[in-house]
Amino acid sequence: RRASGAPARDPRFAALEDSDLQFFDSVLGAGGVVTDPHSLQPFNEDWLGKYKGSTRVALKPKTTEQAAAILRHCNSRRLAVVPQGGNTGLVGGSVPVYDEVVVSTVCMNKVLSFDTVSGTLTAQAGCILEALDSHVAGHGYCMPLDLGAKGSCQIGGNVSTNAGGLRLLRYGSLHGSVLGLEAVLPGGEVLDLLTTLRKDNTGYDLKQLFIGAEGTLGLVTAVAIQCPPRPLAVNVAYLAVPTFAVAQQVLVAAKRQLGEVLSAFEFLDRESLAITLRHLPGTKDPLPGCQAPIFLVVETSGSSAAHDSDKLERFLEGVMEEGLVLDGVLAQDSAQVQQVWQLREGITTALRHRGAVYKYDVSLPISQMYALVEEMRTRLTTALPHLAGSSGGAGSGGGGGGDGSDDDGPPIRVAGYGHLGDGNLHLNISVPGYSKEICEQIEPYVYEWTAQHRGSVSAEHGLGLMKAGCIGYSKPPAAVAVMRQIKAALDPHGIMNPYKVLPPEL
Ligand code: FAD
Ligand code: 2HG
Ligand code: ZN
Repeated sequence: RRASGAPARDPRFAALEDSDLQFFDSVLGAGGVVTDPHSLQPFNEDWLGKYKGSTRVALKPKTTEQAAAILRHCNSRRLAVVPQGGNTGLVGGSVPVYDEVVVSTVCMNKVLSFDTVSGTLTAQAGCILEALDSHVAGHGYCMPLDLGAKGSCQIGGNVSTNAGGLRLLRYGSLHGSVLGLEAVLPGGEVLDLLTTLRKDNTGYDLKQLFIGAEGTLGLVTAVAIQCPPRPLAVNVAYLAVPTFAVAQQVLVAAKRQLGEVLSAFEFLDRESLAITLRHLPGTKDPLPGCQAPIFLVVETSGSSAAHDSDKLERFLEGVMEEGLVLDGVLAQDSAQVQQVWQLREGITTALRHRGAVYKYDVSLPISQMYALVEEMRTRLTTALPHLAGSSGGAGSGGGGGGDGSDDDGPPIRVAGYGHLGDGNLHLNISVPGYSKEICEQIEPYVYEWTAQHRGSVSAEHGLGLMKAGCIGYSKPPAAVAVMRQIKAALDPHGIMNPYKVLPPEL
């Protein structure tokens, strides 16, 4: 086994030969076949810089037919393949483990159609999420998902990871908003499920298999997605609360009082805030000097500015009067709305700037969500006092707080943030470097803790390579066995994204 935890290279897979490159050239033309080591580097390395492969070729088809020809060839030659979209995935799923052929959708970036009456968008898999949002904005619609990686992630990658993001609370998961898709199976067959119907109960809903399959069943080449009307009025409040228990009371009040206009309910703790203010240039503390342990981002989106502001103001008055909120600020214009979102969305980038980071993306009952962060802090401080020391995190009352000061805290810092309204915690442990000593304190503890609370070890990022061995914490053996049968039926030679998602069979 490699240090990353991946199994040894599967000897069933062939190694690339010159004749393969000649075939790829004949299908794609020289511009579609990347072999120069320098140009291959970004295809071999993930966004975190944690996972590195050694592919000798990246292929950039423009059409479904080209993609089908490539996969048919790889399947017959037993060449393993990694589908790659924007390469913003956080679980090591989008890069090769060894010498797998990268099939990148970067050139499949055409909008195929948009129905201005129904709001249905059909686009090739390589369209960038933000570009699609701008496209539909021109017609008064928006994309039903939004995430910090929107400037680089692609709709095919979003669908393949079943990305959640900041507005899942409002628009639901991609299992609901994806109406159809087209996928190329490993043997080169094109599965055309690209309908735009809202209702279609004809047999098994096969498109659902590809939503969240992380490239293990086929290559998604196009997606049809339902876009909601673009909200005419957006308001954002940034609130400081004394405890995570109180944050839950504020969530209940928000759901009751803001009802249909509530569009996001996010949280970040003081460690997340402090790290972001310090490591992401351009971010500003919306409540300078406030030493609260937990901060909330509450967003409303609706069709009437006056109606929404009125509701939000009454909600804020209520939570202030009840003493739930220590301090708060209502963004006054779209620039301030952007500023608050830049802070929340920037946490991931700020942590990467600080250095290495162990990331856990778990679903938990909301009441248990923050206990995991607190227990992890205590555990690391006890086991590694020289590294974790006393940190300025939630509840500890000082040092490294959200003031953007020069104090960068101890080498190990534990940050908790995420989609509170969806019960999705992002537990990030910022460390001086990846090490066995640190990792052993975190894993499998974090997975066992999650399983004990009947949570999921992957809420929205997927399993990829990082958690391929962890599916058993959240799914029973019978479910894993059915998944293996599906995988074998669609990809009998196992060429699609090997070593990822499902644990190797022993
Ligand atoms: P990639 O990273 O290229 O690939 C991801 C996986 O999908 C891989 O397994 C790959 O093989 C497979 N894949 C990609 N394209 C295809 C295709 N066409 N057909 C078949 N398989 C394919 N995720 C969230 O869920 N919510 C968030 O809020 C969120 N925020 C993020 C913020 C930042 C700053 C970053 C860096 C990441 C964030 N992510 C988030 C994770 C990531 O952006 C999402 O998982 C995203 O959906 C990945 O899209 P991508 O195009 O970059 O896919
Ligand atoms: C977010 O919600 C993303 O910001 C990224 O899902 C989370 O980096 C992470 O752990
Ligand atoms: Zn997230």
